[in-house]
Order: sequence, then structure tokens, then C-alpha cells
Amino acid sequence: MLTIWGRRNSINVQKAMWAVGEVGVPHERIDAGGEFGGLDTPEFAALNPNRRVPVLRDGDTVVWESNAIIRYLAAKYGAGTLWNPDPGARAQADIWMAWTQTMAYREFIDLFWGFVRTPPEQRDMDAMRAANGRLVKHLELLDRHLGGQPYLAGETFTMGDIPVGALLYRYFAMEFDYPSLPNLIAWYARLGERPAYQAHVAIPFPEMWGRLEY
Ligand SMILES: N[C@@H](CCC(=O)N[C@@H](CS)C(=O)NCC(=O)O)C(=O)O
Repeated sequence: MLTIWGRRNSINVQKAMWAVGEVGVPHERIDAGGEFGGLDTPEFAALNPNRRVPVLRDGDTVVWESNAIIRYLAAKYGAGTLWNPDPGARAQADIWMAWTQTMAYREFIDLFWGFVRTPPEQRDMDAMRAANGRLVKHLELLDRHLGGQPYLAGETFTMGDIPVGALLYRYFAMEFDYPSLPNLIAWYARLGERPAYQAHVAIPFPEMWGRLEY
């Protein structure tokens, strides 16, 4: 039995839970962080000294950092599906996990904090539009990449699709302008058919953010 600590409205918890759902291993999720608190206890610090969610425990193994959790689950339970045993093929998935964290997430998080987490009257919309423009450049690159293949690492869904797939659910909910991205939209629709994505990422907005005001 896997144990995952983290509130279901955290994007990093959602990424980990999406991977849990994909591998289909019995698990329990314990609400922690945000309104649930629980990160300040010595017991939690012993699991993750950063006092952040998600955290995964599998027997004697404890893993934190959402991408490390995804990789752990893929390697242990997802060989041949999430995890390609061939190092070169697997690197194609790793590329997009790292790209999401180092390129797309930077711009996304500016939008998320500056828009969703800022009351409408305090938003700096010029800064939001600039961040959106930078994110869109990354999405155009992703769209070109997906012109040649149905999933980020090739012909099938892998761990590489999870981080940016989770990010895009929130991005599209913010309803910023973006150009035509036909390959990206088609791929995103394929992700949307996956039960684990529906269960853990595409959750209703009030549950996810409290509220989203325009
Ligand atoms: N890089 C870490 C980030 C972890 C993180 O910052 N988690 C946030 C939630 S998204 C957190 O624990 N915030 C404190 C809280 O929820 O109370 C990861 O990918 O897991």
C-alpha cells in the first residue's frame, strides 16, 4: 500500500496522484498542506525536511519532489507504459519533464500567483500579458514537437506527458489569449480521456482554487 501526503488541490500533488492512478497500485492519500496543515510537525519533517507536499511512502522508501515521485512510480510499477526500459527512449520523456520544470513552469507560476492568487483590483495585467507571451512561446515549441508524434516521448503516453499536462489544465482555466496550437490541443484532448487525469487533475475549480474571479 502506497501512502501519499498532500492536498488534492496542489498541482504537485496532482502530478504525483496522476502517476499513482496510471500505475493502479493500491494507495491512501492523506490530506496535508494548505488548509489541512500538518507540515510543521516533527513527524512530517522526518518525511520531508522541506515541509512540502507531495510525499510518497512505499514500504521503507520515502520520496518527495513531485517529478522524483513520478519517476519512482514509473520505474517501479510502470515499466513498458510510463517508463521505457530503453535509456535513450526514456530520455525523450525525461527531456519534457525537465523542460516543464525549467522553462514552462517559470512563466506559468507568475501567471498563477499574479492572477489566480491576487485579487482582481491588485493584478498587474501588463505583467500577466508579458508572462503569458513568454509561456505561449514555449507552448508553440511544444505544438511543433507534437506535430510529428501523438505523445511527448513518441507513440504512447509516458511519464513525460504528466507534468506539462497537469500545468495546462490550470493554464487553460485562466483563459489567457493563445494562438492556434492544433497539435497541442489534440494531444491535450487525448490526455483528457485518461481516467487518472480526470480523477486527479481535472477537478472542479472551487475545490482546486477556492474560486476564480475575472
Ligand atoms: N518542487 C516541489 C514543490 C513542492 C511544493 O512547493 N509544494 C507546495 C504545494 S504545490 C506546498 O507544499 N506548499 C505548502 C502547503 O501546501 O501548505 C515538488 O515538485 O514537489
